[in-house]
Formats: sequence, structure tokens, C-alpha cells
Amino acid sequence: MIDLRSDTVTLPTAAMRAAMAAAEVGDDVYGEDPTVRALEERAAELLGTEAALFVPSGTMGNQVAIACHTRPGQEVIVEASSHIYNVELGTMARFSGVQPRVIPGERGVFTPAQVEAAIRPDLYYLAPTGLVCLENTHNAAGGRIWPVGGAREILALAHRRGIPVHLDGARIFNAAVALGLPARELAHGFDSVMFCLSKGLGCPVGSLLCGSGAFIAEARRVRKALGGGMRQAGILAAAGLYALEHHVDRLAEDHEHARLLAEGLAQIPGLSVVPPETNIVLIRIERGPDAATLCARLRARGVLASPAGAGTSPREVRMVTHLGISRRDVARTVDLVAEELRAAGA
Ligand code: TLP
Repeated sequence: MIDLRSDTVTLPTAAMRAAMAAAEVGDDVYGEDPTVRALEERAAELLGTEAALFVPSGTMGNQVAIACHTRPGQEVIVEASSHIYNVELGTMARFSGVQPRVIPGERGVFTPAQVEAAIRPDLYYLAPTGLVCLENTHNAAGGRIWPVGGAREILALAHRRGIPVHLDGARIFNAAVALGLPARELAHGFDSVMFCLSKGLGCPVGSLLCGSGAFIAEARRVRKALGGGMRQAGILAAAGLYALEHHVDRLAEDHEHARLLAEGLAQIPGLSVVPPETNIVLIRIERGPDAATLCARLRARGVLASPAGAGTSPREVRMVTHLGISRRDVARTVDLVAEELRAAGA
């Protein structure tokens, strides 16, 4: 199968498994797992923060951050198609007692002026704005990179108003590699940043939440409260250390494959394709089958793709490149999509 549903489907390589098998471990709830500690230190160093915390998933990392930054009854400014708002089960309400204040972005990105307008004035009967969240790269917008200047302006204005800013940087290394900048530059100024090991970096499990020493100390308490205290987690952390060493620069290959895939698909009558900035290709079927039908037909021929996520049109398909996808897989996918659209008379 050529599996383009997500970069979460990557399997650990033999070398990664060897690093996991050799990991020195201990009980991390006692703070005694040396490999987890090494991963947290490395993550903090790469993101330019004082400290970091290993969490089981990106969702937990984002939600721990929200719980630490806010108080119940506050509002959290999020973009309308963001992961935190759409695909995390309304968890900010469930666990933190806060409500989302939703801003529609232009292809996933909102402006400083939109944030300024959404921040509540200090009136006792309004829900105070407790947090602003950005997403880089933006998943539902097709792996779009949040413009660096725009993010800096939002940081400055939120901080002027005393409001912290969290970055859902599940794919921050894709953005960093595409821009040719160190990840710490994209993380600079945020009060917390979450990034995932289990996506393009190819690990089986895990994300890191990065921030100040005091923030991470509180995040460690909230992680435990949510059931995220892990014991000999060094086996998983070893995969993370391996990935941060060996799988970051190679993301450029995934971006090149996404570009080739998009270019190939854009030639097919009936399709329009958003040119990808990183590893996510969004395809709009202008004429022909709907997304679910096309995905079912492709599955029968050995290619897995998904109808694009929550809130998007039933005519959009998402394809994600990753370390399990070769140039040949890209060419084969383009050929099969072309055949299916031709067969459907598009
Ligand atoms: N994204 C997954 C699905 O949930 C959609 C995917 O296949 O892309 N932030 C962003 C921007 C994400 O894309 C994801 C996962 C998460 C957070 C959550 O990470 P996990 O799945 O580890 O909880």
C-alpha cells in the first residue's frame, strides 16, 4: 500500500528500533529515566526554551498548555480550521473550562488586526481572553507555514495586553526545514510550543511541550493529572532522540515529494491543487467523483488517501508525504488518480 493518509502512519526504521532497544531507562514519574531527561533537554535546546516535557500525544501537549495558561471561564483565541479547535474533542471546555473564540483565517492564517479585535476589553461581564493559539505548519490549510512577521506581530500585541501565546507546532520542523531556519527562531517569543515526534519525524509515539522552567513544572503536574505520567518511557524517548538527530534534515525530501505530487496532480483534468509549502497536498475535485468515492477507488488499487479534515468540503482530498513514501510512489499515485478521473469521465 502507498499510504498517504498522514505522516502519522510512518513506521520506526530498523536503526530507530535499535536505538529504542538499547535505551537506558528508569521510572520517569520518579524523574529517573535518563533517556527521557536527555530528550527533554535536547528538545528545549532545539526550541530555545528553558525546559521541555515529554507527553504521549500532540493533543495532550496542546491541552496541558491550555490548562496551564488559562483559568476556567476565560476565552482562547483559535483559528477556525485549527487542530486545537476542530480535532481535539472540545477538550479545552472539558478539561480547562474555557471557551474558544474562533477567528476565520485566510487559508489558516489570521492577522494581528483580527486578534486585536477579538481580545475582550476589560469589562466585568465579559469572558477575559486567556490565551492565543497559532498553528505552524497549519494542517488543514495544507501544511502552510505561518508567516514569521505576522506571528511576531501577534506575539507583541498579545504580550502588550498580558496574554500568553501557545504554538501548536506539531510540524514546526517541517516549517523550519522549508524556510531554512532553526526551529528556535520559529519558536522564539511563544510562551509554550508543542511539537510532535510521531508525524514527519517518524517516531511511534510522543510529543514535546516546551516552555519556561516554571511553566514546565506546572505542566508536569497537569500531565500526571490527565494520566500522562509514564514509567520506563525512555524506550519511546530514544526514538525521539534518534529522530531529532537523523530525521529532521530529510524532511526536505518529503517536501520535494509533495511538490512533485502536486505538480503531477495539477495536470489532471478535473483537479485543482494548492501548491504545497511543506508535506501536505490538498486536492480539490472540480469535476468527477466526490472525495470519499475517489479515496475508496484509490484504496482498491493500493493507494490510501483521506477526504480532507473537519469543516472542509466533501470534494477535497488530503495526501501527506513522509519517510515511507518514495518518488516512485508519487509517480504511481499520479498515474492512478489520472486513470480514475478519466474512468469517471472528468
Ligand atoms: N494531526 C493528525 C489528525 O489528528 C488530523 C493528522 O493526521 O494530521 N496538532 C496538529 C497540527 C496536528 O496535525 C495533530 C495531529 C495534532 C496536533 C495532534 O497530535 P496527536 O495525534 O499526537 O494527538
